[in-house]
Amino acid sequence: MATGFFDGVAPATFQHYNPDEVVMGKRMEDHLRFAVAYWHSFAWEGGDPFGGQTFIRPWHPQDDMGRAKLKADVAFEMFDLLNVPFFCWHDADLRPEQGSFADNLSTLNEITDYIGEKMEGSKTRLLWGTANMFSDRRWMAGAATNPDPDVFAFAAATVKSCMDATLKLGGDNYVLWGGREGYETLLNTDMGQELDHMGRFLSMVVDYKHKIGFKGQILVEPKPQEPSKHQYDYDAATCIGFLRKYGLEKEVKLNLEQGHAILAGHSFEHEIAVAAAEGMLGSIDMNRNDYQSGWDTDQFPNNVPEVALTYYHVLKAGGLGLGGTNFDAKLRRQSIDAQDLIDGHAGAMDVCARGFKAAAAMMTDGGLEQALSDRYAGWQTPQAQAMLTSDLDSIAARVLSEGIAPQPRSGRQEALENYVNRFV
Ligand code: XUL
Ligand code: CO
Repeated sequence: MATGFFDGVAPATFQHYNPDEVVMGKRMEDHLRFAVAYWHSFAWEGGDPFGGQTFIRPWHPQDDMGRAKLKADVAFEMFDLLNVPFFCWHDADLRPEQGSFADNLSTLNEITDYIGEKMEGSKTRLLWGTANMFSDRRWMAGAATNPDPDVFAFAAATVKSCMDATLKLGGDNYVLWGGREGYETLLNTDMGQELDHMGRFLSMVVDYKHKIGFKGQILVEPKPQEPSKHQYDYDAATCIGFLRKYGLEKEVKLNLEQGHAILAGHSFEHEIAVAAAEGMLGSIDMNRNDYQSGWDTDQFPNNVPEVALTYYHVLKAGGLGLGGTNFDAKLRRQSIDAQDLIDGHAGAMDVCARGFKAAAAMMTDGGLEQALSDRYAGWQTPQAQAMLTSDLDSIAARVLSEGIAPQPRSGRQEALENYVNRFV
């Protein structure tokens, strides 16, 4: 029976997104793998640092299992209205916070059984599950990096329960974002010990994945700050160094987020290219930040040129594979209507589709790849290649004997930007 929440709402309309349209030999739905983020759309109540709830929903207050089921009913109605293939959750988005681990476990199991039944009547599948180890006060000094071993234990039990639930619901990935894995001041922090604990914790996650036969990917999500002042998973390069140090580079990939890249002072395509260069691109959280505010504003994407370069680098990396495009994006707190939820998601799907098609057209045209191979063409010569297995002495001797005198050449940035603008 319908909840009535979306009664009277105008359906989602798309100018650019057509799930069945074949682009570069594959359906758009299968390329883009859109996912709704349960936390922003159904759990967040519209608060900001200066004021509380602005959304009034029939599943509020979120402290009761009956209302958690109503929330799930509404969520699946929205997935159908949007025809979206995936969703993502944290444990705390789905079930009320009960205080004790045993009670949280039992409500998580109950609500994920309920969601499993709903999935049987829906096309929408689970892109990833994760544990919220940042909202409750028990996590204020970290989860795996907490100075208190009891919190480490609680975190281990929590992640185990969320991996079990992700496996049960057929998820393609399991994500760890360490919102509190970082520090406020070195005056009270043993950073080396905390990083060792985080590395050990992640190794246990990988071991458990193999033990239970979870075939999906384990992903970590970089972010430079907010909520912690210094977060250990600062950006893609920092995460890759961390994974290598603890021998996890073959087991764990990255879930990269547009807004987090911006906070780290990078473009999104930079983060994607860094991960792709290491074969560690796992999935993307698509949103946008306000460039003036300096906060993680988590808005729905609406910038086609940015999105086009994002998907260009995704395509260059061979596509999203088991990952997807998760809209880790929330409405503005004045957007209080059910209609706003549909409009935010439909618009974001359309912007991504438009950017994706531009990216595919650039790939097919090959202009950027041609410009790259022209720029590096000098390295195709046997002499240049031999230099890479040579040594400083021999190279210096050749510079003298051949009178090598480099001639600067234009980087052609303006022409390349003009080229991209023809597609977006
Ligand atoms: C926070 C963020 C999270 C993760 C999942 O900035 O992006 O929602 O994606 O915990
Ligand atoms: Co995210």
